[in-house]
Amino acid sequence: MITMTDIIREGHPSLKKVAAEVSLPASSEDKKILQEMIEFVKASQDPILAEKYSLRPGIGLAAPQINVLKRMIAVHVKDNNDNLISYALFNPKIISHSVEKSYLPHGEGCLSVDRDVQGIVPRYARVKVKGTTLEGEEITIRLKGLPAIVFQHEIDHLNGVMFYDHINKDDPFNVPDNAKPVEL
Ligand code: SB7
Ligand code: NI
Repeated sequence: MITMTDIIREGHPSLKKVAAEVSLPASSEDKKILQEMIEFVKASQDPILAEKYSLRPGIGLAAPQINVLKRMIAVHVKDNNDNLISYALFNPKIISHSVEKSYLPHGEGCLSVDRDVQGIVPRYARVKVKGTTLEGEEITIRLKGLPAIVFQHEIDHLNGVMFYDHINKDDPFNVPDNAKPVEL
């Protein structure tokens, strides 16, 4: 099982690298890693398991964060309507996005970053993401609100991009034109 000691932190060179496409159909080894990733994200939100294994709550995880430089992400988060958005995907790709931007008013955090970083992270308000599930099915999902932000955060990890790379250095809380806050 994945625990916090498996998660690499800021400063580790792997977090700055571009991860490789997973060759499909996925190998049983790649499926096992992705399965463990989604289980980690779920466990991190379970008060009993999080306490037992000292997990920091997370709503997503990207394979580079466990030093696996492959394009795999796990997301487990509720949307505005309390619907669970739970996906483990190989080779996720944003195939289209809104012009409108959105951001979390309190900024973002990351399991690979052990400090508070102040500032807003402008993201697309809506994204359409294509990817392949653990069952080998190619799917397209439409996301908005917090789930859209989490998918963009995770896909950034596959490209060696950290959330703070998007924060305006001169004015961290500056809101770009056409960006609206995500209501949680
Ligand atoms: C806030 C938190 C996350 C995404 C977007 C906003 C996920 C935090 C966990 N991760 O570090 C996953 O990469
Ligand atoms: Ni992160």
